[in-house]
Amino acid sequence: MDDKTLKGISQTDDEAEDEHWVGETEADEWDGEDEDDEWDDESDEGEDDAEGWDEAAVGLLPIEVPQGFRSGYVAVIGRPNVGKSTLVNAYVGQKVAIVSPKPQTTRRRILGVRTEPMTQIVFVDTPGIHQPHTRLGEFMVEAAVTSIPDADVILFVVDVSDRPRDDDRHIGQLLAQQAKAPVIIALNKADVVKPQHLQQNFDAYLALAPEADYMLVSAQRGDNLDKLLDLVSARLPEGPLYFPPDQVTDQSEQAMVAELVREAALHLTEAEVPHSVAVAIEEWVERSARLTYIDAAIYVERQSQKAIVVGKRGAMIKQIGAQARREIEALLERQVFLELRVKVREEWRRNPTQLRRFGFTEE
Ligand SMILES: Nc1nc2c(ncn2[C@@H]2O[C@H](COP(=O)(O)OP(=O)(O)O)[C@@H](O)[C@H]2O)c(=O)[nH]1
Ligand SMILES: [Mg+2]
Repeated sequence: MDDKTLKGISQTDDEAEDEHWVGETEADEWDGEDEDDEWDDESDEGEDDAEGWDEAAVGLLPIEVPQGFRSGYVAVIGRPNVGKSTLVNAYVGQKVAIVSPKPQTTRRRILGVRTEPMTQIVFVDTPGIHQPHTRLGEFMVEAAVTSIPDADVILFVVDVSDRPRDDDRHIGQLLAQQAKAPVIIALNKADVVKPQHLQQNFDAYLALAPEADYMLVSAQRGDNLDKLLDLVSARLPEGPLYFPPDQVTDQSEQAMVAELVREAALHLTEAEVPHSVAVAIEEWVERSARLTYIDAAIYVERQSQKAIVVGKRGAMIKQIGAQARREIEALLERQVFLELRVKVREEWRRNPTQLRRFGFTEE
């Protein structure tokens, strides 16, 4: 294998199959911008929202809330790739869930919290509901479906630029059987729907949940997101603060960093590789007041996939590292030395033991 000869790539002692790539902290030349997936940081609302709260009280739940305060869990469900995570990120004002043009990017339930003076909305971003072909797929669909009965409001996200698919119809049936909470349909991707298809698609989606409220939106451009939020807020029950006002997600920094590495790998690889990628943080050391050292392993299912992720003369892993590091530095607001390695775990998505090791366990 010619990549053994690569500068900066070495074998580790414990696993001969490991590739090692020594990351850099300087800015990289690579500028593979993907307009589609750019995080649209339209406002600092997330921070502003926390204003007005007694900082001393943060962390000492339950915090007293004003009379008439409303809060609740909003399950964001839909088939893969319709824009659920993009929508949740837009409402939280920060990237809490990674986004990609490839289906099944979101693998677990992820909470995104938006707190305003009189409301707190806990968005439950979920994996896309689809016909699963692996144990991982079953786990993902289960995570999405079980969020339905617990929700205070259900946001059914659909892609209005495309007609309903079997998965959308299946979700309509699930809602009819299981949803106790009000359902709102977010007809997303309004920015790319062809005018001649709009009415037909619109009607076809509304027929899937005839009782539901609805709004035509673009999560990516921000169109009508305020109106959709008003619909959601109006249906929240009176309730407590579930999270401190400045908390935006339930994930740890480490989990988010692993996801940012996975996002970069998803963006830069094709075909079956994205589905086979998992990322684990192996080491995390605060090297100095300004610099954090992070060692992450990218797992794939086959040697051939490893070759793709490493790339010719390490070019691909270098791009993945550069993109991930930019995002991680923005998240952590400090300099990061990111070291990546690629490992093979045969068929990990079908193997219950491996799945448990990656933290995909039934609750
Ligand atoms: N044109 C357009 N693309 C969108 C919109 N919302 C999301 N996307 C894109 O659709 C793809 C899937 O988005 P994602 O949020 O990961 O979907 P999820 O699988 O439902 O969570 C990504 O490439 C997004 O950039 C939108 O409103 N308009
Ligand atoms: Mg998603």
